[in-house]
Amino acid sequence: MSLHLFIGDKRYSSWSLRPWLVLEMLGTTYTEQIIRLKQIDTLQRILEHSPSGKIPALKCEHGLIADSLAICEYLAERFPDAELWPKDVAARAQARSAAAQMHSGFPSLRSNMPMDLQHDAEPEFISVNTQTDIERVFTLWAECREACAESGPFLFGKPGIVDAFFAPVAVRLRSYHVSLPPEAAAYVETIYQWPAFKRWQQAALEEG
Ligand SMILES: N[C@@H](CCC(=O)N[C@@H](CS)C(=O)NCC(=O)O)C(=O)O
Repeated sequence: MSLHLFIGDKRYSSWSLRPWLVLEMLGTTYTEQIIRLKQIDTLQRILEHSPSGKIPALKCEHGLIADSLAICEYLAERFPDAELWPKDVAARAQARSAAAQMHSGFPSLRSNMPMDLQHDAEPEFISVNTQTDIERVFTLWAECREACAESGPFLFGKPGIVDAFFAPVAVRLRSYHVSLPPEAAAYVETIYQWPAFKRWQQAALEEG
């Protein structure tokens, strides 16, 4: 099976981090290609590979799959034994719901606290809308942990797609020094101790 993932800079590309973590979780062979964001020719370079004009995109035997969630769903289908979603039907529905909410929501958190793995400072202020998004994240995490029947520090015990979706949020919360309730702080630490995440972080720190 040939899998080639187009991603943005590891420092900035929160959308790319998600499917990359999932590929790392699978431990399968894949290749990656970084297209630098925020360059004069970024769009043109993305369009050479991805007609959506966006990355991440996965080139595989079934064509080119654009969009982080679609890529993760494809991988979940191709690697059923990896249990990228929880086994239990109710937990799986909840995990999908949380990941989908992250995928389509939290606009204020996203635009006011963009992911930058080299950032390490408090924002000048946190707007009401951003604070609302942050609190909603805490609630979602608590609900997932409550529904989790398996042991382990990730949202549903062991790492899965839902954690890949929230990893960039953990980065935002830590790098902008957001004060966290103890359960959220523990989950952010879980993400930062995740070996796959550490590999991405290291590469992001080495980027210019
Ligand atoms: N909903 C898409 C969003 C992808 C997205 O917005 N990617 C950004 C990079 S993180 C992008 O390609 N931007 C194009 C550009 O900067 O020209 C997904 O889930 O993959």
